[in-house]
Amino acid sequence: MRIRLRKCSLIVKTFILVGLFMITYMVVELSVSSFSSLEKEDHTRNRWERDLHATEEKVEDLSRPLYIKPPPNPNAPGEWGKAAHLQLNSAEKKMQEESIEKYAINIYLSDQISLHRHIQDNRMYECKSKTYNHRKLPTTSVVIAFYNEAMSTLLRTIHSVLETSPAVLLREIILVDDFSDKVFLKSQLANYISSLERVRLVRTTKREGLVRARLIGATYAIGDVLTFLDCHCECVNGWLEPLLERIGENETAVVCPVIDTIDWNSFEFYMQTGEPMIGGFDWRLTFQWHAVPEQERQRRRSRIDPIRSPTMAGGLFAVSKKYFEYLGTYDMGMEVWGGENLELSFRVWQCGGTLEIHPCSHVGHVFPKKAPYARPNFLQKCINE
Ligand SMILES: [Mn+2]
Repeated sequence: MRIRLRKCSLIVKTFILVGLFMITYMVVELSVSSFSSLEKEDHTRNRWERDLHATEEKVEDLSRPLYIKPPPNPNAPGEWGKAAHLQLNSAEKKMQEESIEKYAINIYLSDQISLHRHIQDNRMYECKSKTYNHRKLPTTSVVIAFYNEAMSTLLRTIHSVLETSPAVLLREIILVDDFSDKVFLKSQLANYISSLERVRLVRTTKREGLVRARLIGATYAIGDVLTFLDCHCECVNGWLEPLLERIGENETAVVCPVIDTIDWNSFEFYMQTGEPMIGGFDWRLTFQWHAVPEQERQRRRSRIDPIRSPTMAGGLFAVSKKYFEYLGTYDMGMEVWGGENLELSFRVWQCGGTLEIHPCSHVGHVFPKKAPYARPNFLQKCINE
């Protein structure tokens, strides 16, 4: 009996042990399999995310500029296009005054502002959300003529173009030095430029004036579109695509960005966020800004459609190289600057083209305190020739 009982309890104990073992095994197995299935799920999710990311990267890649701006420094003067005010002692104030006297721009301050500063993008939301097929857009050469420009404003213009233009669209920047006599614009500038990709420097052998300097630059251009910029500008992200898309659609369209004001004294970037102004002129053939007429407002289907403009301010515009040549380019007899913008504007409208301002393309321009250099014999030449 005793032996039987012992046998029985032994069997029960064995069953319990085996049972416990099986339960432990099942628990462990379950937990392991659920972990591995979780892992699998995670893996697929990750992969999907990565795939999505890869596609996003592909889209981004095409809009990616040649150089990426360093991260913004909110403590740096002028970051995000805000007004910069420096605490200066009397000696520094004197240097600041001298720079304003010399350049009609506060170059003392410009020298303290990053060449790579970010500009707050306050464009209309339709502009920001618009996507482009970069593969289908024409490419461009950016032509920047300068004469005795300060180093920091010139370099900021160059960096700004390199850091906001998609690399696939920007063939090159052609700098044309119109026979400047400032020493730093010689080897110092040439050395600086030599470290930058896709930037070339051309020098004229005598003073040519804005018109001929630009045309000399244009002869080197390999892009489909010529984009002329002034030498103290800052481009806002997405400035280039709207211009090129429009010219891709219609090769006879000459397209200007909205010209935002950069304050000559504080370097504050004032973005024109509403409806842009269009160009006109008065009886003295002086360029003027006008509100968009009702007829033009009604013709446009959306507020991001390009706006037809009778004239352009002249400093900043994009034109198909082929169409520019068809137009006969600029009037080569024009001296220094002024008037060429109206002459070209009339020519565009008279030769079957359109002149437009694109509300999604924004470029800032430093409007100097006064005209920075003299135009000797300017009026005399106007009358005599
Ligand atoms: Mn200017």
